[in-house]
Amino acid sequence: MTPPKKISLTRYLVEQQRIDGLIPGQLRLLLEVVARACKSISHAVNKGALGNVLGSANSENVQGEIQKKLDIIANEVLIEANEWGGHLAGMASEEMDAIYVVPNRYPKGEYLLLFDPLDGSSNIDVNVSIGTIFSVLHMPEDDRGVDEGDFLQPGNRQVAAGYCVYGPQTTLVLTVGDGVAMFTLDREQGSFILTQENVRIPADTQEFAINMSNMRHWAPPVRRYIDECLQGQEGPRGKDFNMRWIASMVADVHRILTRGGVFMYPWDRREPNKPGKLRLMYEANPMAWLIEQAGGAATNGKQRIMDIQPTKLHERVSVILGSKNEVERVTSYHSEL
Ligand code: AHM
Ligand code: MG
Repeated sequence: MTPPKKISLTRYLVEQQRIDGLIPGQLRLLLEVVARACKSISHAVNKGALGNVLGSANSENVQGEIQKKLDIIANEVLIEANEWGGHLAGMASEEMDAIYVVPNRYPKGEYLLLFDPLDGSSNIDVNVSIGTIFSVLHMPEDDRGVDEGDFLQPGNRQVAAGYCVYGPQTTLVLTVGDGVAMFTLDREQGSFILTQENVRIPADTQEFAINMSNMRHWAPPVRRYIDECLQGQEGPRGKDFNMRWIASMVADVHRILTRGGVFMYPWDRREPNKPGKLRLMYEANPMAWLIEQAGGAATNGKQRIMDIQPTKLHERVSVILGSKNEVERVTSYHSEL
């Protein structure tokens, strides 16, 4: 029997480019470079204590969060891999205060890359799944120089988005607006191999992901939704719900893309003036697009996440995403109040 054909990420991108033209040459190069950077981050993550990469770095990011050594390493890997190829005009990262303009010594390309270099930082030192999240935008046309304003585009303008989860396997998940594909890192070959295409999320679910320790701080619509889930078969939902919370958005979203579910990091009263914890540009937008491309939905309780017009680079947002019917239910609870 002939073994099944192994389709590498490179081949997949070339073939997609031929079929529907969704991946122009520069974008293909960009995605390959991001994948290569993720491979290198994956190696650093795997080494752990042996590579002296665990622990804090004695520095803070723009959000005032203590940076881990691996946060900084992953950020540097992504910048160094991407700055010289001629496919980018600039980059923005959760770990950098300001945008990174490609230095003049390199040619400038037409794309902007945004990333959370290592999401789920609290899990690094305890050997639990973490990941890299990325989003790609086009430079606005007729723009002469790159500035922060160029990055402030709503999620519906993304041209590619994805993440790489560093778990028991290293898996790269990607969309260019034509469905969601997953690639598993084959360490012997050193390349990402297509392992799933046309990923679909079931519209209904019996599994939710939320940090329950914040329950007393939630707004009434979120509380109502979770209360109803917790009542199980005897409650208004008439079914039992399971709960999972990994505290790495990449890993929680990966589970939802694999078997359905709903993920929430909603606004809460601890910081009433912040719309939420997660970042719109580096976390919510790319994940929202992947989820929608797989048939799910993503809102902030009031509107579609990808329609939010960002007003600043590090903007935060309330996030509800996953199985369509559940997301619509939580969202409808917000408008009933
Ligand atoms: P990070 O980007 O600093 O790692 O923070 C984002 C992470 C998400 O991956 C995860 O869903 C959330 O923070 C967990 O937060 P908490 O520790 O409050 O449960
Ligand atoms: Mg993050």
